[in-house]
Formats: sequence, C-alpha cells, structure tokens
Amino acid sequence: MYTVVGTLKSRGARVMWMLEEMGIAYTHIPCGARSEEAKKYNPLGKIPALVDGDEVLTDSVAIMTYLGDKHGALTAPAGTPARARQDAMTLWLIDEFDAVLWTYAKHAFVFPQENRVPEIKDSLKAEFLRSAALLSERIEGPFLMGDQITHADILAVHCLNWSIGAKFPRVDDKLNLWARSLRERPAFQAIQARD
Ligand SMILES: N[C@@H](CCC(=O)N[C@@H](CS)C(=O)NCC(=O)O)C(=O)O
Repeated sequence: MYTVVGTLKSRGARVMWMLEEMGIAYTHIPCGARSEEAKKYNPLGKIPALVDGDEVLTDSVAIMTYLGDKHGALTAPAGTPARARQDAMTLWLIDEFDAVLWTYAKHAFVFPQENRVPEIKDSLKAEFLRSAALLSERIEGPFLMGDQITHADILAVHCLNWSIGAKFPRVDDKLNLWARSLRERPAFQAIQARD
C-alpha cells in the first residue's frame, strides 16, 4: 500500500489525484511542509513524499512519473517520441507555472519579511497570464496531450487551482472549460472528499 505524505493543500494533491485516477488505494499522512513529520520522510522538510514499501520518493513530478511508468497509466511509454513530448510539456509547466507560483509564494509569505520584494508580484502575474494564453493554445484535444489524460493534465490543473487560491488573474474560457472538465472527474472529486 502506498502512503502519500503531505497535505491536500500542497503539491501532495497531485500525487493523490494520480493514485485516484489509477484506482490504487493509498494511505495519507496530511502533514505540513517543514513539520517534524515531513522531515521523517524528507530531511529537507518538503512535501510531498511517497512511501512505497521500504522506499521513500520525493518531488511530485518524479513521483507521478514513477507511478505512471510502474503501472502503465496516465503516461506515454518511456523511450517514445510521445513521451518526450509529454516530458517537454511537463517541464514547460514547471518552468512557466509552478516556478512562477512558487516565486510569488516566496515573496508573499515564505521568505522572511526583509527578503521579500513586493514589486515582483505584478510582474509574476503578467508572466502567468502570458503562459496561460499559450497553454490554452497548446491543449490538443479533450486533454493536454490529445485523447488520453496524462499527468501533465494533473500538474497543469493543480497549478491553475493554485493560481486561483493565490488570486491570480482569470484565464480564458477555453482553458477554464478544460480545467473544469478535469475537476469534474471522479478522481479529483475523491481527493476533495478525503480526510
Ligand atoms: N518540486 C517539488 C517542490 C516541493 C515543495 O516545495 N513543496 C512545498 C509545499 S507544496 C514545500 O514543502 N515547501 C517548504 C519549503 O520549501 O521549505 C515538488 O514538486 O514536490
């Protein structure tokens, strides 16, 4: 049985959503970032982590990639051009969405007051909107990569949910409808109902 370490409000939601999509049972330790509990699994105190037997894995994208490869679900097979395109999308989402939201969080509340640069926030919101317009254009079908859901969809919608929580500007209707259809999936609904 897998165990997901990290709250639903963190990037841990990505891992829980992925497991729900695959129909795999798991237990959940809803500890916060930098808590003593989190440090038992990752000395950095970062969440999420995944416990798989004797192994503890970290980083939400590394975990989703591992689960996808291991169970042959929500991913193009490794070593194929389709997988290289999916990985390129995943890395682009990390560069242009996750990193922007994380930088915003650091300057909003993570850094000590004296290291925050409030002026950067408007620039990050503008960067986010530019990337959101590109993401909207890049949606290839019902899902980001075409006909099949991949963990790139989970990553992207998680970042959009994060942006709503951080009061970032609204994105266009096409992107909204695509994100809404993913949020309506039973697997996403299931994680909201947990704990
Ligand atoms: N790239 C990592 C980032 C993990 C991360 O920074 N998680 C946040 C919570 S969502 C955290 O633990 N922050 C505490 C810190 O950075 O000290 C992932 O995707 O798992």
